[in-house]
Amino acid sequence: MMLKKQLTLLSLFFSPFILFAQKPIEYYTTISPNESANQIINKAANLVPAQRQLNWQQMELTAFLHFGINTFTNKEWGDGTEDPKLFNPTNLNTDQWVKTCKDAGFKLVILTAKHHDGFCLWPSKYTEHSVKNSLWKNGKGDVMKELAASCKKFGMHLGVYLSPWDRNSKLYGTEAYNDYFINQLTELLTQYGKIDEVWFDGANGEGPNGKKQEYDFGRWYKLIRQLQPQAVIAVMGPDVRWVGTETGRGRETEWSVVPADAQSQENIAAGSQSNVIYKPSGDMMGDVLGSREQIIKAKALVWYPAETDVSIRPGWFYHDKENNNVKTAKQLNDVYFSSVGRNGVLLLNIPPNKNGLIQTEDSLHLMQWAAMRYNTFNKNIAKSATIQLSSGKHPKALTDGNYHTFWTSSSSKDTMATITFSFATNQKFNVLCLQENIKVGQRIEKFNASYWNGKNWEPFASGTTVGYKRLLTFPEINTRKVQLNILSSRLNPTLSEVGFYFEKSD
Ligand code: FUL
Repeated sequence: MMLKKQLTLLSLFFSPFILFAQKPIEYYTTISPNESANQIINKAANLVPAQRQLNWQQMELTAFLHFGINTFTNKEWGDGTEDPKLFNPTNLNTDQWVKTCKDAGFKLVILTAKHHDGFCLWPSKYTEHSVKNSLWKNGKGDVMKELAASCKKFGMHLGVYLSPWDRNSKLYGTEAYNDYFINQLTELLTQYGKIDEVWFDGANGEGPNGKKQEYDFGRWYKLIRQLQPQAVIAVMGPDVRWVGTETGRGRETEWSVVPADAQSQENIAAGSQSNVIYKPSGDMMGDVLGSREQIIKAKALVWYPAETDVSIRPGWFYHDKENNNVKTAKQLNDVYFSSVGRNGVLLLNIPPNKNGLIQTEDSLHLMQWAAMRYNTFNKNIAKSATIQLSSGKHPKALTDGNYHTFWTSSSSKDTMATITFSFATNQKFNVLCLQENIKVGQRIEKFNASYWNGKNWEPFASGTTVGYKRLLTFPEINTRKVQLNILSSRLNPTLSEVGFYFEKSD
């Protein structure tokens, strides 16, 4: 009896299930040279986001507020020689910004507290190039303070963009600039309550003295972790990855686990994001960043999810002449499907105008887009289906609207599965939504969906990665039966939610 028990324990120990079913690893893991390709793939499948990254991902929609001296000089990049007196919004109303963003479904807003011109929207003690020398409120105003108060009032999360490149500071290009930057970060992270995202831009050109700066990123990161540990550090930071374009379109195959070598944040080129070059080997712009072939060569792996930034207008700052070029609700919706719907967070820029308000055209299109999303997503047709699973339990978890409950296959060896949805009557839909439970890891590599046309299963959608959220659109399907096939997964797949929706075409 005893021997049998020992043998059972022993065989359990050596069974592939035990070998593969490792514990979740949070955020980052190194890989030793003797690990096999299978072990590395299993490790990747068990890598999960840090809590701050999970919170961030679940917000889905973040608004970028590019506002500053450029708003008044009608420029995209200021050179730091602007007269601070030019900054004079006549009717600045941060409640209007935050309420507009909230009504449009955003959960977090990020203010350009300082852009490349070095002009600060808060009265920093460390520079004269700020609101304190403007005509606005006789130099007594503080945009950060007003915005923080509005965020508190409307229950919105707040983030800051602090440009490392500063074309005004005399210290730029010297070691003292890193201290200056630390001082400014400290002001922002201690005077305005909770900050949930710190955004460091990749642009790094010359300062007023013609020198380029070696940024002490390590020191900056440490300070953020110490002062606001729940904040994610984005782009030139270790928590959130720039998706690689400024078009609002993410990758079809978007892995949140990528080789950590690609995380090196050393930026060696000037210009806008798209010109940034990262060293040594990290490719932020490739078609796929975390494939099996890529991760098995890695020295370390990191949970490094994509943020997809784009502006509602052609420029990042407000310009009167672009009022007829504000993205329409339909265009915003396409951006949503190709950012949030491709395992990313959408960072949509909505630049306040010279009056200090979000322009009417912008808020109108935002509201129309929010209504479109509501009309599509308020009814999950899959909820009324009877669900059959080829493996695993808990079919109800798939449509209960609760991200935390989830389906998984019965063993880690079951990397393929079929889930069949049957309806009592024919159903019409043209959108499929899948969500993996990323608290367990990102695993699905290939899936497709078919419907029963009365005679055969007809494929209507297919994809590679799922991640936090994957949205697919297709011509309207009218059927009583749908099959979702997971064709390949790095470990037992999970799904928190499956949705079929009907989007009106007008
Ligand atoms: C770029 C900047 O140069 C643009 O002005 C803008 O802030 C964009 C989000 O990032 O690198």
